[in-house]
Amino acid sequence: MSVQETAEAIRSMEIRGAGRIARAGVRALCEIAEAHSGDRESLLKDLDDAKEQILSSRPTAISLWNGVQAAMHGVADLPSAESVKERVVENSRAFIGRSERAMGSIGRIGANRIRDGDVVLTHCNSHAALSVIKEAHRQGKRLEVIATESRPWRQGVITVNELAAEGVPVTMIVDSAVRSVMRSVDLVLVGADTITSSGVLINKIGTSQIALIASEARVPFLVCSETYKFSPVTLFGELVEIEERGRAEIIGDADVSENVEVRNPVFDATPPEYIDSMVTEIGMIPPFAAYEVIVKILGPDYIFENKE
Ligand code: RI2
Repeated sequence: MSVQETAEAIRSMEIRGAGRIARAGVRALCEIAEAHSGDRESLLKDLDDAKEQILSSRPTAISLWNGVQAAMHGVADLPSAESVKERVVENSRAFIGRSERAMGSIGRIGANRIRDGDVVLTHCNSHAALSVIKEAHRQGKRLEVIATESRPWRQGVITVNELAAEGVPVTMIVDSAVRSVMRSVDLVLVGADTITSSGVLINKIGTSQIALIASEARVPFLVCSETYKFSPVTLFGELVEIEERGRAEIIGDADVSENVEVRNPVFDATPPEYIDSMVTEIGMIPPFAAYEVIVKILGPDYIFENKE
């Protein structure tokens, strides 16, 4: 896939999920470097253009920004086209490898929180959350899943089919049925698009309502997230841009007057008070530890590059 094709596939949600879009963006940069035969300046320019195209494809998930930062880390100071190529390829492979391994670690760590006989509610389609559910199932724990449809894109359909294929008993509900079923739920597991330095979770629209309902019912609410979903730019006061998509995604073929305004915000913000814990590849951490993850795990390279 060319960079344009990758950016378009992310924009149109053919490639979706915060982790997957990050890996796809990084892969596109890696391929530019591998295929390049020009001099250092033209390679740097091509990489820079590609970076801009990838970053402009979807605005909310910080995983994309962190992935691009990781792929380009230390590249600007290198003396030759060959050294730039080598570094981008090495960085990209390291990021993609870490990201894939993180999924396994999150699965194993999160599965420890699932008890035999638990009913787990999940929202949208998060590969990190599904990794936990699938791992618990593989360990032989009996569990049932309730999955929301997740309007308007209905990513819940992907979730229920994926779980059914693994043999996990799964029930699909419309998003507005969450409060009605919460009394039979033992644990909520969701993914993350971005986690701010103050521990606010940005995830699929409807997540914050589910967190409120879980809190009211005293049901633990866990966020499954690789550390590259934590946002260094929020340390410097940047607000997370919530993507708004077109009205057609909501209306479909319904006969809605042109005089009606239709809003389609894709993500919402859940405050840390409603989050019991975050399942990351470095362990279960409280949402209030987000600052430390950004400073100590992502490290100064991400922070200082942005600060300038
Ligand atoms: P993983 C998705 O966004 C959902 O909001 C999901 O919770 C989040 O990405 C994380 O997904 P979208 O791309 O990285 O469907 O865990 O808008 O797969």
